[in-house]
Amino acid sequence: MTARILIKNLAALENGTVTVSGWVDTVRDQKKVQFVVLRDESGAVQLVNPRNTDADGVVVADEPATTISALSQGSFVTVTGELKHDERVKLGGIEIKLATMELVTVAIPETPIAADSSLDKRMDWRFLDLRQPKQNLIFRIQTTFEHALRTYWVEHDFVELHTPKLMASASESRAELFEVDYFETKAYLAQSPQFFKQMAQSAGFGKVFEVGPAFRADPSFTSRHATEFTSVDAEISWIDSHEDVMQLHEELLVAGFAAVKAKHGDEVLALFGVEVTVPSQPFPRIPLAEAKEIVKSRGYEVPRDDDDMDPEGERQIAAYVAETYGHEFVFLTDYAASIRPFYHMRPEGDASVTNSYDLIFNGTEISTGAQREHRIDVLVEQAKEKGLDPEELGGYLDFFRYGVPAHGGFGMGLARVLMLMLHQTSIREVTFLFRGPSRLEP
Ligand code: AMO
Repeated sequence: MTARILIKNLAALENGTVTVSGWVDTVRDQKKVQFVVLRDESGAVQLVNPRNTDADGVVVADEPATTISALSQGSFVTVTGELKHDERVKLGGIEIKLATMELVTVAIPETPIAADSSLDKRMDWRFLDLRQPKQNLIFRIQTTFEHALRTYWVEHDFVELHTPKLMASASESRAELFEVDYFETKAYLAQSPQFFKQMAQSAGFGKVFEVGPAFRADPSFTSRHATEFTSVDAEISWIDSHEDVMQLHEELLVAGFAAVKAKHGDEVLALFGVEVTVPSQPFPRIPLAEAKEIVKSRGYEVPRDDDDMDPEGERQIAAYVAETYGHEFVFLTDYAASIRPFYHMRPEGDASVTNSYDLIFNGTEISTGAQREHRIDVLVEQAKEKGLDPEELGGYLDFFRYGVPAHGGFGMGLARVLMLMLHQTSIREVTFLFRGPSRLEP
């Protein structure tokens, strides 16, 4: 392999011969000199090629001038030349004076998408869309964020799980369930690792996490739903209440945001115009009923028959929290049992609410967490109350019949966090390859 240098590393080098490879971004083919902006996965650099003239001062058609004149945007080239530091060059104060250019692959000159193409069109041509530095940065941020969470988990003795995504029964509810043919029978795509991360508590793992796919047959076309998404899950034993889960959740987010700010803060500001803020602890906590009152006092009433908080309510409470506490996050707690799954624990003496929370970030839900009901008799009752057949839950209920510690955890949509962190309007922008009701390609 040639000693290719990443473009981002050029600035630190002394003047001298270098070889770089990349995509042709722009070409300025002038009479006396040619300029090419070349981009690789790390950045962009200007190439310069002064044209040669013959004895009469007429420009000659030699190499690499002829190749450059025919270059189409997106073509992939490898070039060698003399690196020169020159503060007058706008792009990073360096340029490469070309000696040779090898055309590796030629791009079709007419690109199918432009900066003003619709989101859907850009999704059709995602590999071209992702070549933009802004898009590329999103997935570097995702890598840094996930790495920081994983580091936290490993340092705190969590066990990583990879739970099956093919299941014999529903993992959340029978709604939004994908059914697939499975030999002589049917299987379902996992909506969440919920049952398995709880099983791990009964198995004595203590603290577990998983970052993996989850599937929801949600037919809606909102900006925050996908039919397949990456779910960030954690589950811990020996808790006193969902407060312990919230504390873990906060610490993880602080670790993730601190890492993103340290590594990409400047780039995020430059490309997205967004200042990444590391949240302060504790995050504000507001019981749902109180949150609804606050929202009402701001002039918006969550529909009366809705036990949940609707998207406008979430935006309103986030605005209140931003104004009052200067915080981008808020835990809404004590959700009504009527809208929570059967496995959420309810506080002693009040079966109408649950020991659960939703975490709202910049006005949108990014996570649900709860203490789980670990007492088998209560769990069976709650399942029946929700119209579930304990027979069908068979294997799951067994986890609670042989001794299980008090436990709780949360599930968090990775793309939702990125979308709200970078002030993007759609989950599609921050998902490598989005899956929705009408999108199965690319
Ligand atoms: P819940 O169903 O609230 O809880 O999901 C947890 C989080 O997952 C994300 N999410 C989605 N993201 C994109 N598209 C979707 N269709 C979608 N559905 C959910 C959201 C949501 O907050 N088992 C529980 C979690 C737990 O209690 O541990 C669960 O799945 O960010």
